[in-house]
Amino acid sequence: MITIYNHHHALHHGKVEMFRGELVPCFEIPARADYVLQELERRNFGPVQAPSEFGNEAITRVHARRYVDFLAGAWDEWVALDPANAQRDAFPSYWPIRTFRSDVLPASFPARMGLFSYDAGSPLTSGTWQAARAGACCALTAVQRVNAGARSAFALTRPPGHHAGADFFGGYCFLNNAAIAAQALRDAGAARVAVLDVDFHHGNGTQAIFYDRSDVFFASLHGDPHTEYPYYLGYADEQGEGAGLGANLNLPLPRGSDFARWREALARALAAIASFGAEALVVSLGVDTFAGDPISGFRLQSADFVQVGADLAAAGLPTVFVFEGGYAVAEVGINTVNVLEGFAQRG
Ligand code: OKP
Ligand code: ZN
Repeated sequence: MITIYNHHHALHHGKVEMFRGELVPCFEIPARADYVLQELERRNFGPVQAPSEFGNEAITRVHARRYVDFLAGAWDEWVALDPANAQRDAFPSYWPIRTFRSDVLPASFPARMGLFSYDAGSPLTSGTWQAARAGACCALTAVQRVNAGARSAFALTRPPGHHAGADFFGGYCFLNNAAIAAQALRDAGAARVAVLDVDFHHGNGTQAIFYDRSDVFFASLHGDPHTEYPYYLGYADEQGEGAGLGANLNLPLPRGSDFARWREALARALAAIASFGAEALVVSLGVDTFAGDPISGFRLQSADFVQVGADLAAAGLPTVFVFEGGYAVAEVGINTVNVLEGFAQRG
């Protein structure tokens, strides 16, 4: 399998995130991608290629232009508030929740930062825009490889993407790489595309982007939002709206779920994708379902990820893998490459 990787991911390097009133070291760190790359190379898994360059057009197919403009200039605006800000990560402090307007665009940078975000756990740093943009280019290049006839391709990117909506960041995510990939597959001619999100956390951004559409099916297996981040989306009764009714499937599972239980849900998601009639598949590949993950609550073992890959391959669809979460840094490479190897082995 071809991997598309670029070292610019490391330009996004948050120092701290807000957690229960404290600033704690970031979980989403450059070493995550480095470990995956190392493991790909150690197993001689396949070619690792640099992404092609794309303009912002493919990004604004799923993200609002004013949000993209905000992200591109955010770091400079943050530093302009106070030169000392160059030494600290940018965080929002104000959010326009219910009864506020979200159609306004305040001149104040902190006000706009809150308008375009939904949590205080996602630091924005000097290189966030460049890293996120390069990550989207990885996803788009992976789509190109699949369109050129490859059975699958892996976009090894960070920061992750599935929590980012059309016009907001959060959950360590800024640009929704999986959604950008799905839209690019549509634009290249696939009539129906499915996004399957196997990260521990619900892909609220991806769901929201495609919620009213009948051409992109979204299925997610994740920790029950009653107790797990992102809390306010990911419930089983969310089935899509308007033309998209029936094209959204959430399979929340209780904290502590093991692989047997998780795999049953995977089978349900894959059956739904098959009856939808998808012509291509995008997998939001988070491996924070691993038992040793420091911020998640499922109990998959490293060997289980090989079976995950084989189950995904059985769907028989051209597949773009997009890297998402996984914070047990020492095992993130093994677990990720296990999925890819399980997929590749099942011919
Ligand atoms: C991103 B992805 C931990 C708090 C958790 C956000 C989790 C985002 C996960 N200190 N906050 O889905 O892996
Ligand atoms: Zn996650």
